[in-house]
Amino acid sequence: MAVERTLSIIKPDAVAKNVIGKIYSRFEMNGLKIVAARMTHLSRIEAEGFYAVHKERPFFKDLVDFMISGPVMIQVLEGEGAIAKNRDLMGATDPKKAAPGTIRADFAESIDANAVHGSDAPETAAVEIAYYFPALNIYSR
Ligand code: RTP
Ligand code: MG
Repeated sequence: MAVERTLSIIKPDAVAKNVIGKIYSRFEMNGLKIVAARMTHLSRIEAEGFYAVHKERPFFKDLVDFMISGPVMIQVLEGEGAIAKNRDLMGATDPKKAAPGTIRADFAESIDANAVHGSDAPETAAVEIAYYFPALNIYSR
């Protein structure tokens, strides 16, 4: 399987719960390397731009309001099959449906406050990584 990069965001609920390190451990224990990272408090404009694909969806305003409710930790993960592997580690969008042992099952409260974001395909990963990190701030070796 090819080495890929994916964009991960630890959302405001998980940052507030002080579980950044626990989530990072899961990435590291599963062969995902953190090759860029940045803590920030997103502006409304930044969050709306990031989630532009969802702008016609009924949950768009709640999603943006939540993503700007506190600081987030944003990282690029690199590894074999990183996009799917990260999605597996995250679990289903709704934590009530997430498999036991996944990040959302263990740390998330609700479909809005669901602890983590992860890119869902190579094309979205490329766009999302470029949205937050210039190439020169990604340290893959
Ligand atoms: P993410 O983009 O955050 O990694 O999550 P995802 O792929 O599992 O879910 P997606 O369909 O891309 O939706 C993005 C985020 O919007 C919120 N959402 N709310 N109320 C709802 O029906 C609903 N559906 C989605 C979730 O917080 C989801 O993570
Ligand atoms: Mg998504």
